[in-house]
Amino acid sequence: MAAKVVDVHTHVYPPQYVSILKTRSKVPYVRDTEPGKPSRLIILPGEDDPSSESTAKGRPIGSEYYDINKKIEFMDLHGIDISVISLANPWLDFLDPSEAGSLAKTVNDAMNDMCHSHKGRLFAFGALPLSAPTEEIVDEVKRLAKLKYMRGIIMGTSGLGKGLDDQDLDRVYQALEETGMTIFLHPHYGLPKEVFGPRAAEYGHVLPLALGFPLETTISVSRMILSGVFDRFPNLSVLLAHSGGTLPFLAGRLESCILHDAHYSGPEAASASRRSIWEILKTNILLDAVVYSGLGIRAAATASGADRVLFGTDHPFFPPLETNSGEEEEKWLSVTTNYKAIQDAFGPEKDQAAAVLGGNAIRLLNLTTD
Ligand code: 5CU
Repeated sequence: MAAKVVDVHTHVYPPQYVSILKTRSKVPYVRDTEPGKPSRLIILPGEDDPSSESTAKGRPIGSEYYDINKKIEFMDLHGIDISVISLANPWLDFLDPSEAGSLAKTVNDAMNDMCHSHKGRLFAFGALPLSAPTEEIVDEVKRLAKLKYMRGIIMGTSGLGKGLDDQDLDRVYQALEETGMTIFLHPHYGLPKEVFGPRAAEYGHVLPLALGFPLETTISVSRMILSGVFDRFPNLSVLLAHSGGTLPFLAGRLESCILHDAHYSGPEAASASRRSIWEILKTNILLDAVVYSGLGIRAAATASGADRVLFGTDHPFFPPLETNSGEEEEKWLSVTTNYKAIQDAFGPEKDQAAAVLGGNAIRLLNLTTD
């Protein structure tokens, strides 16, 4: 029997969520442009800045963003057996605290139902009502853990508003650790736009997505490490988007800076039992394989182990720019590049490639239904 292919980085906006975006006029929102043209999805901070001449205002949003049957078609086209779907950014971060809890339930139940309607092919990461009181967030973690298809939660880097090194998140981390729910840590906020310079608009979304996103993730998980999250919660499991940003490459420098900084005073700093970044990478961190090069995958596998790297696509983002006019649908370049990256990374090590393509996800996320 052929080994299964599992996509752990694949998003959906359930129709209930799109309806909310349609009622909004501030980012995030969906707006109709010209008649006959697809609506546009405006989600990134500053993306609708009226002072910018950029052509980069949002992206067209078609049914591939919210129709789960389109996800299945995409999976079939690309040889993907199982997908672990997650709400795309900016999740529930922007909601008023009074509505976040109930909308989290609505959206998470919708995701779980989608999985049920394609049994065996779909699992999910839920979303947390992070603007709600902590009690409600913890309750939602516990509720999600009981839903049949939920295997963790997706969240951004803002946490309760102060980042992921905020001690007020400890109760949430505790609930996630106790229930064995994996955190899928995904960027959204990027870097301050000033770092991209005055010509940034000429470059479309390239700098924020190629560099802003991965650096945001790198900084966020580094703050978790520095503040001792993984010392307090040694069984917490965190799947980092985009192969950990630049963490595999910079882990040595980060560890060395800790060892050479007389002023580093994180909670566990003085403790001889502080867990090193290398240990955390190999026990707490999972890395997706959404990095588009064999070099990147090799770095990820070297840092965390080939048994902790997991294939992903980022669907429905990064569709081909041009679609062919023929009848047959073409495979997406963003997906074929990631398949090839895995092949390039492992060459004759076929078992490792198969593990990254699916075996690791099935084992680590327990992707069975009974
Ligand atoms: O193209 C984009 O803006 C994105 C995004 O917002 N989120 C994501 O996961 N991938 C691409």
